Amino acid sequence: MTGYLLLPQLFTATEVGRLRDAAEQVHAEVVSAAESGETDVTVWSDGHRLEEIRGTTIHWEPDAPGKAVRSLAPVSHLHPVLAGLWSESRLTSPMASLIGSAVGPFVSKLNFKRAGVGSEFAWHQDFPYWYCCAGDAAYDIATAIVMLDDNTVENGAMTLIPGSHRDGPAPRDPLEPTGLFVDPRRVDADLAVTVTAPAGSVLMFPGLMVHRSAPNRTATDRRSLLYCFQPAGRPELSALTYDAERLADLP
Ligand SMILES: O=C(O)CCC(=O)C(=O)O
Repeated sequence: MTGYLLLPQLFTATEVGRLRDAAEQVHAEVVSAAESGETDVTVWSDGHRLEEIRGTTIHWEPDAPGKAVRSLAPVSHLHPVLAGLWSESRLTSPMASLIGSAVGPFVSKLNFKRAGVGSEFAWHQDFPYWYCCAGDAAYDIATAIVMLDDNTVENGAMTLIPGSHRDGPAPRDPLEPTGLFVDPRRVDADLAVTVTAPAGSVLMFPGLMVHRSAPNRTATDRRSLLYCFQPAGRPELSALTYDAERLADLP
């Protein structure tokens, strides 16, 4: 079992247009609020800068000339079109099969990977971060990525290691300061698959899937909405606290 599911062009061009408009509206509103208001700033041990405003965290591109947003999370509360995806049966039905129960929200995210400046996501599993917040409940969380633009090798389409979720938490990189990334020396890159697909496609995979994505060095944006689902009735990420000490439980 590869553990991932690609649903090509699940959303129509009209629906993708609506989602892109919502994403860009939210982006503009959040950036303007951050420029004119008080934000809560955090700088991670790897130098990445985060600012909280309007119930979302802006993660800035670490190396872009000028300011560029890498991601916003959570994001679905900022626009009704984005909120509506939580009850979209084309997402919830396959997710319920993947997770094995009725599903509810855990967290939503909007990744921008802007033209020319969108940076790499290094090899990681989503699991360690979620485990620090949710403990063992993190084993039951999975992500649906809604592609708002065509995903190509050149613009940094998702690369994953099929079947890697079956090996559980992967050995983490001892040289990386956050402790959240997989040790790249322990990844068999020969097994990697890069998932290219047109806009409107959806890629689903569990939190234990080892994955990365390359920088976007093309002249066009590669935007994605990430909806992380869990068994219905559990607390969302925003209600939980990050406890880095839990990392000591993991390899
Ligand atoms: O959007 C991407 O390319 C990578 C997303 C990802 O791995 C993440 O947000 O954890």
